[in-house]
Amino acid sequence: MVLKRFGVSVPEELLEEFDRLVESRSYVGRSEAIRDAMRAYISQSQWEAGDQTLMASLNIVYTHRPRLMESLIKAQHHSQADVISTVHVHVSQSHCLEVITLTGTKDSITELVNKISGISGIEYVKLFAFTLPDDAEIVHSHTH
Ligand code: NI
Repeated sequence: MVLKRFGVSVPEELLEEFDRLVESRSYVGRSEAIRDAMRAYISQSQWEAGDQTLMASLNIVYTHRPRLMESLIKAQHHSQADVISTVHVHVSQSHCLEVITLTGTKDSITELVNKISGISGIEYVKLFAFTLPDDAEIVHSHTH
């Protein structure tokens, strides 16, 4: 990865506010925070454009009910988005956490999210969607 430098002019107050955030979030420096912000901005724009295949994780919390489980599985089977995996955690006697990883278009992911949100007994739904940079190499394994 080639790093490039560029100069940006911003209002002083904006920079001060940004630097306070950089500090409070324990970033190594301003550059890393700006890179993160740029990735988030690009990802958000691609999400809004809706023409790309995205990856997403959908976190849901719900109370355990037989009908709910059935509806949840049905929604995933009928979805236009591809469900890659689901992780189910028994949080308490009454509550479960499920993390569903997906790929699909914005519309297909949104449709599934809406369907799941509407199931009675679902208490929290939080989606995290992102796109990889164009030059990212898709491989089935990598070393950390
Ligand atoms: Ni459970």
